[in-house]
Amino acid sequence: MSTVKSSIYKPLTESEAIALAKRLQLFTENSNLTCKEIGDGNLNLVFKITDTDNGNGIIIKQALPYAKVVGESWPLTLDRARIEAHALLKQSEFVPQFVPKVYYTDEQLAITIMEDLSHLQIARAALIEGKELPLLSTHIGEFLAKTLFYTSDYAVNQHFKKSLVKQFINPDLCKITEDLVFTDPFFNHDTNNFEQELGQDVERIWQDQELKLAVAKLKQKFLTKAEALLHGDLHTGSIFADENETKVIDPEFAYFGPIGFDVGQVFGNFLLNAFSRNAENQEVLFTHIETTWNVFVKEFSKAWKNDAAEIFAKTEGYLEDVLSEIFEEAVGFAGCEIIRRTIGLAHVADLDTLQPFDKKISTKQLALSVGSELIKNQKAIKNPCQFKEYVKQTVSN
Ligand code: SR1
Ligand code: MG
Repeated sequence: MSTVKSSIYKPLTESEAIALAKRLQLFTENSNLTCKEIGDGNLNLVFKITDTDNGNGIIIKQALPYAKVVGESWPLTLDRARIEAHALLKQSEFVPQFVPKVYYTDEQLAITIMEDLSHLQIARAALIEGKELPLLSTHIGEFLAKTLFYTSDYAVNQHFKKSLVKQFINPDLCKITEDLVFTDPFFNHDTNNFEQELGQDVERIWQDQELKLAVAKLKQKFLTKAEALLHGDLHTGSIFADENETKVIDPEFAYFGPIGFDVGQVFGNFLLNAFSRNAENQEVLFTHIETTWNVFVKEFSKAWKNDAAEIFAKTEGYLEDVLSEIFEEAVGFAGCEIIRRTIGLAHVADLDTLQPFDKKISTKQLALSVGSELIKNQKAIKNPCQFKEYVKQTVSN
């Protein structure tokens, strides 16, 4: 991985962040501002600046030249700030209601300044608290359908599409996904991180040739299928929400890849939360999966019928084939996401905070079984109803 350090790049301090906001006239010279670095993700600095007189705020997000989760030994390109800002702007062309407003970007400083969304809560945290977020999946289904359809060859002129592909070439961040999602968890690799009590379950995964063959094919799709501009890291930690509103943040992993990858990450993260609940409280997550897919199909089909540029779009059966391939891939990608979040480098709080310890281990064992079954049975699982049946069947075995 390459590290590009610009000559003027330097990580901001909290007081420098305030000075920058004033210099850019995002507040008046006399505003009383506070600033706090609140970044709790794996990669970046996030400064929240608030005007103490009226509560108005902004977010300054700055990429670090390394992965914060590991440290300076893992250099990481600053170009991801450019990718993120451009992805937010592109998505806002289709779904401005579901992304934060961007106020300013600086590629040299690797900075994006955007709307403060702290009136909302990170969806993962809200779901862990048991909140239902009734509109979350309706909004995410529409976000997926519109951002993915309108950046694909189904919708845009092939010449323009290739200029977009070029703009969003994102090799370093893709390499993270290629390694952490599609490779390391399936081999004895030192980035893996799991409790020793899972040793036998993990060994079973490493020995499962049918599983590894299916993962190899999914990885190949991620590497080569430049279908649409993906968010690229659409887990529930990349979504702010409440009962009425949903905002998708953090598209620094954006690149042109298979549509099913974004859909599958959403499915996978809803399932990870479902595993953490008692059976009677899981239904809402299966409903979120079903609604995400149904709204995706409705909005994608509407966009296809109204706005497709592809001459074959009206050919009987083509849209249905595209949708069933997206679903099949999403099932497999969901399985990969579940396995990597259970035994790979970057975990999720849904599983890691489970108590007591025995419950955490048995839930993770279940997650590994479900993840493996989804990957191996992608072709047999044709809709959200069968998806739910497979999960329930695996859980009860
Ligand atoms: C080193 S980055 C680890 C993970 O955090 C991000 O959110 C992505 O999911 C990535 O795989
Ligand atoms: Mg992120």
